[in-house]
Amino acid sequence: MADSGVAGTMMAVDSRPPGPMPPAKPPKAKSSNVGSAKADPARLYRAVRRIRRVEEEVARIYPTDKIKSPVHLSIGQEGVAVGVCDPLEPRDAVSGTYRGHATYLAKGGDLKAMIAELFGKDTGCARGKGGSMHLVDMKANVLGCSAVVGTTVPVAAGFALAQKRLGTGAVVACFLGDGASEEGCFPETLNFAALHKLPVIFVCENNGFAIHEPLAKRWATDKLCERVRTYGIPATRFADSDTLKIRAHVAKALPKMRAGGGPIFLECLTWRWREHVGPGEDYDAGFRSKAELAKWQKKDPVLLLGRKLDKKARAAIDAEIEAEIAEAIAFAEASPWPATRELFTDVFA
Ligand SMILES: Cc1ncc(C[n+]2csc(CCOP(=O)(O)OP(=O)(O)O)c2C)c(N)n1
Ligand SMILES: [Mg+2]
Repeated sequence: MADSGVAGTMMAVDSRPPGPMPPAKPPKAKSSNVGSAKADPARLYRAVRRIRRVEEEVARIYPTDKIKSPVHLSIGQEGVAVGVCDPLEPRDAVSGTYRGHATYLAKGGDLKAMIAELFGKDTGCARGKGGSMHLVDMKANVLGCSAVVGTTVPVAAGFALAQKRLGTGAVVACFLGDGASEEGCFPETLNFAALHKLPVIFVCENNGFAIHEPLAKRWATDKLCERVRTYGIPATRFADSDTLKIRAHVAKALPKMRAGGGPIFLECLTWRWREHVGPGEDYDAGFRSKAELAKWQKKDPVLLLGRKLDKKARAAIDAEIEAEIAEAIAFAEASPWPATRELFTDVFA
């Protein structure tokens, strides 16, 4: 199984003139939940189901070689991104990881541009140069994702510092894996964010593994929240990553954060159903079991939120999602490849 650690040196970003960071602008996202005041089960179901189905389609298409980059699927983990992003407003931002499809979509990133990016097309959100691991959409304040573990953590704090200085009242949700919490930039950023009372929601999606290595072989204790609290940051663990509980926690924290209350930290225990990288499963590799998968499948956010709706309402949402995904795939297929002259634009290293 391939390791995504290829961590390319090339990082594509969206084109903006150099100069001082402009205030975050509200995007006009059609199918996003972003900025929602109240928890609405139908809206939340739609969001988790949409991400699930997009990634299932990515897994289906992947073997055809139409997708030009490795894919790290977050199937099973969708409730975290949706729970955090649902109460955010358009002015708020997110930074993500190479396992970033859910983060990007939950914050209102453009689906067509995401699929086109995976296909390596010019209409992709990073003009076809970043692939699945480098999703970005500044219209939705998706600041970017990176193949290099941990890198987007300080980026989130930097953007939060800019927001604080500009007085926008915006917050930044910074998604990271349990493995990323072992990078030096993580405690450095916690300290800086706490010291300067930066509006960052640190969200550790603790799926128990860094590639194949379980927590028990990597952490002296599993008291991550306790470690974070030593920086003066309120830290909360969600043992089941229930979408509604995460959403309620973030919604409650936001007013204080917008008023200068400083960062918060969420540790969300979760489970990636598929292999580390690629469309398949890894239960025959001997480092985790199908029995554990079955345990987590009972907490499936799509299943749990779907149960809150009647069959007819669910079917209508599902049909809408299928049509939208089919349109996005057709858009990506029909899109042109980047022109040769684009080889050196938006490339910084
Ligand atoms: C700086 C750096 N070190 C190592 C790697 C190789 N690598 C790729 S993914 C990964 C595991 C990260 O695990 P985690 O943060 O828990 O995220 P998950 O894949 O579980 O979502 C590692 C070590 C890398 N890409 N970048
Ligand atoms: Mg992990």
